Amino acid sequence: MGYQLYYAPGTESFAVHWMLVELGVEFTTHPVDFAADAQHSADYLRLNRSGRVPTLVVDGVPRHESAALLMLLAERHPSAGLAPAAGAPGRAAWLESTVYLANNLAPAMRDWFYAAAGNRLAASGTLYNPPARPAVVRHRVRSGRLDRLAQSVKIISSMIHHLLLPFLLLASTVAVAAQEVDILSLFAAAAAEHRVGLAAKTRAVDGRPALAGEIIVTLIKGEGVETRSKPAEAGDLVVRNRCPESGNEEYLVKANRVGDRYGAPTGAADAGGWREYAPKGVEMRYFTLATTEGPWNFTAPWGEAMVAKPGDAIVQDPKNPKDTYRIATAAFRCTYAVTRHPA
Ligand SMILES: N[C@@H](CCC(=O)N[C@@H](CS)C(=O)NCC(=O)O)C(=O)O
Repeated sequence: MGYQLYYAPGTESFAVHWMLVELGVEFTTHPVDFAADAQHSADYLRLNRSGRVPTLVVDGVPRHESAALLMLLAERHPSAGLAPAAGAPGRAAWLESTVYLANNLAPAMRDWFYAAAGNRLAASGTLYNPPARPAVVRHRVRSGRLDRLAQSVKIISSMIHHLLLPFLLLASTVAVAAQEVDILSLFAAAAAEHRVGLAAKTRAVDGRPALAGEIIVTLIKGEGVETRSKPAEAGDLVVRNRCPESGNEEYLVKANRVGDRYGAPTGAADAGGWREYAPKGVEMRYFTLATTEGPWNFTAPWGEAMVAKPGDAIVQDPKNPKDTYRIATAAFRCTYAVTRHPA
């Protein structure tokens, strides 16, 4: 069963909404109509006694608190690499900044926003989230002393509330998570620890000639964008894995690599110009990242920015060790066959 998100536009629920989209997981949305005070209806209060959004139904149980929901989602979908694993470097900073944003920045922004909204809504007889506004803010709104300031900050505060806060909350899960590593020294360290084995890509793929200048975005199911290629040149091949579990992702193979890796097509072109290619099964050295390793940013040898996440395979061409890059967990499982396990 997918997640169910109860949300209202332009509120904290946006951060959770965005993360569900980012994760590529199944979910349904249920708008809560603030204009009709639906957040205080008996039905909604059964889901969330505080009468606020977001509420996320997880395995049939309604859960609350946007920061907790972001952390919960990051932990339930570790392959997305949105949180450093328990014990991993960066974990403490991730917890600290997420809780800081939830405890300090979010309430301050809410008060600021509601003070502005309060002026508008008090005039119409609707008090917006009165218990959430501290006495000092209520007093200022009532006495009108904040009126001018509130009006002047109204637009900017609502922009911050609508856009910046969800962005910061989600960004903290992403940005703190990734540190820059040198993929070659990472591989050398794994080899020194006897963690390197051999594997060959065996599963047939689909390929079509790349159009000059086209950019191929590699999208991994449950993870989002893995890489964006440089503009393709004549002779490059767009390759599509046959792996529904990783989203039948597409990537660009440079013309000078096509011959070693795939050779000539083995099937006729379909309506979209795709033809079957059988990988040549070139043996690659590989090791697998442990659950406490990553996510790490690195630059692939062909210049694309990549993220190595816990559970991923890092593969290296023994004949050209500079050719070291990351294969997402599901894609490695689906497309590679291990020919020698690490010693
Ligand atoms: N700490 C909660 C705060 C949620 C919250 O205050 N949500 C506001 C929208 S940003 C709300 O639902 N207000 C309902 C109301 O004011 O009646 C969280 O992060 O989920």
